[in-house]
Amino acid sequence: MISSLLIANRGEIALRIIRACRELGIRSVAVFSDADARSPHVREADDALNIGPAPSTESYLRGDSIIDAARKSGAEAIHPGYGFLSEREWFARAVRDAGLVWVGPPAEAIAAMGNKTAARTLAVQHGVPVVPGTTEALKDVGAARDVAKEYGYPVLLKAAAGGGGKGMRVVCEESELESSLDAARREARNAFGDDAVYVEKYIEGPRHVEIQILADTHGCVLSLGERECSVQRRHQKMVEEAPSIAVSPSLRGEMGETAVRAARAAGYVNAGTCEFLLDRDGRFYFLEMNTRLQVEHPVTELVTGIDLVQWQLRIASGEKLPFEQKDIVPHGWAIECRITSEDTANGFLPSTGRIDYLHLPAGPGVRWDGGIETGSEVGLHYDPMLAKLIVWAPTRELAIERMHRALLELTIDGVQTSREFHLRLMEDPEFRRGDIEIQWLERRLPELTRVKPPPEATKVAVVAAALLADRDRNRGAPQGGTTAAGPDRLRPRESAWERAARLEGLR
Ligand code: MV4
Repeated sequence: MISSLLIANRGEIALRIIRACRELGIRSVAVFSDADARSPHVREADDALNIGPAPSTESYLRGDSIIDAARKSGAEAIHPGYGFLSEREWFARAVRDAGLVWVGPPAEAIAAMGNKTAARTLAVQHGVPVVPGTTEALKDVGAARDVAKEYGYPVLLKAAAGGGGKGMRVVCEESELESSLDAARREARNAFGDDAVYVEKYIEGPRHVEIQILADTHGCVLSLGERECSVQRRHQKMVEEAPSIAVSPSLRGEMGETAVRAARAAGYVNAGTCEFLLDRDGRFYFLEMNTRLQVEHPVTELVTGIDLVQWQLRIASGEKLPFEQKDIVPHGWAIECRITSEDTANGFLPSTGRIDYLHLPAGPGVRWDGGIETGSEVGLHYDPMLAKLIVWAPTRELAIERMHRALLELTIDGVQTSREFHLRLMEDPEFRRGDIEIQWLERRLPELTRVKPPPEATKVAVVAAALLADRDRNRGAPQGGTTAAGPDRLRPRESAWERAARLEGLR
């Protein structure tokens, strides 16, 4: 087993990996930027090294500084977490060339899946269904016109080097094709330094369902079932669940086998995820493979009972997977909410400040994967995701209720967060029916983000509450014990704000 691990990341995922290390008896080494000197991951790790200034281009994205830090600290292996350097082929290679163990897929597998047209070609060669379209970059608008006519409008232009939605353009009719192609090329060149663009038939109203896989170095590749990730805004997922309401056991088997085939085709090892579109008729299409641990991995952990981060470390140490496909059956339901420092009532504007009060939910079936504590400064240098709140319950309905209860228990003061937005989501009738697809959230945003009452309304409510408490006092109703109206438990149930007002009146 690896004896010490450097974690090339920050925030909640660094803490998640530190926890896995502690349980496996592995020494953990954190790295941090100047902005993160007092962050929890720095304190919780067994050792920590500064790797540079706050901007990630000068710290968490500096492969050379990170490999230096590994050497200095005597770490044997590097775990990249997600984001930052996790899917950079050159970094995986540099880690290996430095004689360190890379906790992730081989650089060659990252490369095979990194280019979308190459990944599509690989998929087609191995009988993995993809959306009808080309596997080669378009030469010119004439070629685009021909293939668009063949597949029929609407079509989708995609960047070959892309992923995550950059350089994508929906084209509804031929007259828009040329300008859309120009726009897609421009965006692709700016984002990836490569303006190659290809065409797919546009699938309307699908779900985004992904399959988690785990592969060891001995040729065993297993599917750990699906995650439903349709609730997203501008390609940022807000809620994920496992399993998916749209996936039957037989479809799970089919999608799982397909994902395993794609992983084998790429020579995949370690944890990875195949993304699919699932259309309204239950047909699924391979989109791309994410060659890293994903943010939403906990929902899979909760329904399979498999610790994905521990298995990443065991696989990197050469261990064999001890389970077989037939042993992996999802149990119950898990939901994750990504708690972000965003002002959801103001176009999801990032919110900054100091966390001056934090109260965390707990109780049955509740998991908090967080990166913040009281006193944490939330700035603009990194991603706005502060934490993930994850729940497990026997059924989807109970999991939604449990998530709602846990969100009610959560208090984060000092920055605006997505908590209220997530509460509204859990209350939404369409969400509760599971009636969701990739465009659902953006369609429903106006209702879900309706502005909070203005400060003046809150003041009026406070005054009303104080008057109410005063009225109760003047009635000669002591707060607590037995009154003329009988014992407390026989009084009509108070609303939360009436109770708060009464307690305030007691002070
Ligand atoms: C699509 C699609 C519809 N039809 N391809 C978005 C990012 C990239 N991974 C692929 N994406 C899509 N590809 C065809 N042929 C719709 C999307 C898409 C999407 C996919 C998954 C999750 C969220 C999405 C949001 C918008 C569009």
